Amino acid sequence: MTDLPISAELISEQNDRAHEALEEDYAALSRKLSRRGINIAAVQQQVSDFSVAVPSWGAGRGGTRFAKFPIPGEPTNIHEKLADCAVIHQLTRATPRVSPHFPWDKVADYSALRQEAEAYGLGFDAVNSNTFQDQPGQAKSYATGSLSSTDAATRAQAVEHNIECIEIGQKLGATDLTVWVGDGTNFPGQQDLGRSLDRYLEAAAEIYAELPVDWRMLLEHKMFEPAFYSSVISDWGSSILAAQTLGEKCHCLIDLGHHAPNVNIEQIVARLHRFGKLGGFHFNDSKYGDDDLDSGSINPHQLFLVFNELVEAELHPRKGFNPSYMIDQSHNVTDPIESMMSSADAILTAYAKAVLVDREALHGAQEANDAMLAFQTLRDAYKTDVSPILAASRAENGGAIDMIGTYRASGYRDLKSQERVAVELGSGIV
Ligand code: RM4
Ligand code: MN
Ligand code: MN
Repeated sequence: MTDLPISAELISEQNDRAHEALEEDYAALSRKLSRRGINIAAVQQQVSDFSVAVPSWGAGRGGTRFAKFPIPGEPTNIHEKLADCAVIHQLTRATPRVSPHFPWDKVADYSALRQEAEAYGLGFDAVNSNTFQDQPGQAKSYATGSLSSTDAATRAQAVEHNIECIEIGQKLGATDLTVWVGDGTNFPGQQDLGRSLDRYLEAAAEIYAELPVDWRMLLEHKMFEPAFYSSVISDWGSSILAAQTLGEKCHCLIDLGHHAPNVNIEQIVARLHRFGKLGGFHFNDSKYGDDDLDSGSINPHQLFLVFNELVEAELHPRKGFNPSYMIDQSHNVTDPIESMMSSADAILTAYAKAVLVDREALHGAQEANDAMLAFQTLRDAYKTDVSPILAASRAENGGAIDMIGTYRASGYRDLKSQERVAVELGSGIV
């Protein structure tokens, strides 16, 4: 193992300062939970077993179509991004996998890249293809679509790129291909809404045919952006129909921010699970119609309700239930490492609270049509401060009790700002 970016001594030194308070809080919570018949150690074990992948592209500062404000020391290539992801995992102990995006993360030697990640204790999660942007030297433009383009050669190029992503993913040890296309229109009448879906399905089937046996194809829907009038795979309905058309190995991926405001996403989770098509998540939060705010920063209750459905699903698994969990957000005003640590914490918090739900009481109240009791059962779990469980889990696994405090004390970003080249545009999403 190479040297990990943050010194273990620093972590334990910082933890020592926080230990006494944590022990007190943990003991109080343990007593409170045991009054409810819950064993805190069992919950802590479930929290320790839970993990979420981080997106390689999230390690850079993102931006909007108006501006991007890079920070000194931000990563500009996959090697530097891996180092930053290693910091996140070291301190959270909850993010052992990185989801790469191609061609952004292209390198000459993928087995070397895999080893580089392994040396940090990291693996690779779903590979993401990119046919929503044109790349230098690319023969065909995606300006009017990729998998759904009216031009056969453009569709073929997009298919080819996805197949290359599968090949790269195999070298990296991934087993999922996530496909999100920006295809859509800006004007009524611009394209035939039915035939563009036909073309998409036909091209997607060519990718599907190349999936290795143990691989899955995850289709990500998004209501709008970059197309503002219609998107080819705009919603979970289009997504599940496409997944059912393509076959068994095709599942739907829910990016929380890809819905209209106030949509009942937890119900979508339950629906997709009901039909064995829930493939994974991209976690983030949103306020208006955006898809890039930090997980749990706006609506942590919705995140809890999503996890409530996932815990239900775990108890009643349907065929192939094995969702992949990943953060997908853009960090425009924060240090991306801090944002992803804080997001991992929000995600684990929602999960732990969902684990605490008294399922028997909930199901009983549901059967009896006791709406208030059912709601209060969820509310009791939601109101519980689970942070001592998360902190204890991190500390016992070598992570930091105070993640952001420890990260700041390490001076990591300052050090990187001396070592790394500054780039005008940075490496996050623009
Ligand atoms: C999209 C979508 C995809 C991500 C790109 C960068 O909005 O969420 O998952 O790959 O952004
Ligand atoms: Mn996404
Ligand atoms: Mn998105």
